[in-house]
Amino acid sequence: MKKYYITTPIYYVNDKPHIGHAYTTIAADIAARWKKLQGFDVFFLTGTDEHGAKIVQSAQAKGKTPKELCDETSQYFKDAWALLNIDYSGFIRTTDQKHEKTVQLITQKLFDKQLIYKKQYEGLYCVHCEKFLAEKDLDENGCCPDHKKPPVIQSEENYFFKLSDFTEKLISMIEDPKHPQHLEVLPEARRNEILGKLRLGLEDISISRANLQWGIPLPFDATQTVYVWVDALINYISAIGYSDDTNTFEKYWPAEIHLMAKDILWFHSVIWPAILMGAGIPVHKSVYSHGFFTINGEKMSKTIGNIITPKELVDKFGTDASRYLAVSLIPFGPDGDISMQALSHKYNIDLANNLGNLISRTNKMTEKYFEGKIPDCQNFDDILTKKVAAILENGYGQAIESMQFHKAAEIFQQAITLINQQIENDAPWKLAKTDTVKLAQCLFSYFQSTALIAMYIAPFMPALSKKIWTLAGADGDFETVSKKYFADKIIPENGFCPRGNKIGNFGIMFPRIETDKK
Ligand code: ME8
Repeated sequence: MKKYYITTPIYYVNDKPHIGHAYTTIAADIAARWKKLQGFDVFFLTGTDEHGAKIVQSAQAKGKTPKELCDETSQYFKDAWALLNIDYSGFIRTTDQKHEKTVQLITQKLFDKQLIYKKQYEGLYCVHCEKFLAEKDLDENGCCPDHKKPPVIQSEENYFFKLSDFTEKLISMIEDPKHPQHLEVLPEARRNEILGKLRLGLEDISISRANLQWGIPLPFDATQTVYVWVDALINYISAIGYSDDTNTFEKYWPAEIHLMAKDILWFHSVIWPAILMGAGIPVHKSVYSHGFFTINGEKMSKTIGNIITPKELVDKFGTDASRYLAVSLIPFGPDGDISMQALSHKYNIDLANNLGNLISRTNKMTEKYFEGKIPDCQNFDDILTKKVAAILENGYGQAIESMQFHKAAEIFQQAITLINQQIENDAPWKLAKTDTVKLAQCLFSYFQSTALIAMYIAPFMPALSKKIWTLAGADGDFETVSKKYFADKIIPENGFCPRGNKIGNFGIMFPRIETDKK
């Protein structure tokens, strides 16, 4: 069986999850669910990043120990993902024992290969980025350009990783698609930025802290802890059992794709592959970064009070619609602006008006004209369902696989619009008086095409699609039938919803939302 390993970043536990974290996690979940439907053996990893100075400072401010803060916030992430129906295969915490063991194994390997050395270092450190900044990176006020806070001067004897040894190797593996270990960095514009920076040359990086207790001790010098970014990146292999003998690591590594926002692309496309190469481990196949959200044109921040949480989303739209809306409003890649109003507007157009209307009118007409059963019509050529299948087969899967969820949503909406237009053209309410044979055929095909729609939208809306499938009187286990369909693309001769099957009451699946307030 072909395998597919996809990851999200592991999120810092200094703060609760918000729509930015949800965005990457929903995106990974949709891609993972889609791949499973295509018959892949999928491992989908997420988790929390729990060491470092930032966590210590946050815990102090909240009057907790770092461990207490980690346990509490890690649970908030798990709760948020449950609320959004995120079906991860693994949730790694960097305080997990197996992770700590792997970090020690890898740092020891790098040390043994003489890729680590000790030196006195003084630099400007931004605790919020958890990284050193060069003078030239600071803004006009001498602050970190991302966090607008002054960095602190840090001076200590640290261990350094010979990152500079990997400059040429990284350039060729990112640049050359034929490279045996090609690392695809997406989107292209960001790949070019990374290559530009690489061409300026790399400096070695400090990979330990002498004065920070809250971290994993270096195996060859327990007076120092591992730098939080080196610790964090190793999660991608510790989570799948690099340091145990379960064979899961051999099965899933290298990862097909690490997803993240642009803020941490450098770590994933330069530092992580260099650590892997240094340790003699194959490099992941791709990294794909998306943009940063602003809310109503402003950066999301506690001070502004404009943070959108997963709970707010789900309270307003429900789980499935929240998943669909979060990823379909703006393209994956560039920065984008979102707001509750824009999400509500899209909800009304795509879900309440288009999909909701389709479901509710086919439901009502079947109740009215056929006692709530799939019409027992004569065999006929169901052209509508074939047309819907053709639309969905054309680019929808590729759009999901290339993380262009807004494009997949557009194709999906085209398919629904086609059925709704067909209903207008057929005017079943007129056929009821003139041609009951045609009426039966029309309703029969609306159900078959709706069942097809349900299969395709399942990765975005896993619970609602299954509900639509069942209420539409479709036969067989939803997932089994879907997998079979995606394998052979054959519409069963008697359709998905056999004649005579009783349909359920769909109710109002997508009630309209007022859009004039937040
Ligand atoms: O960087 N817009 O964790 P983090 C879009 N622990 N996405 C956003 C976002 C926004 N405004 N805000 C956050 C870390 N994200 C490290 C990662 S991985 C080995 C270690 C999402 O909690 C996006 O995926 O700061 C971004 O890359 C990630 O959260 C940063 O999460």
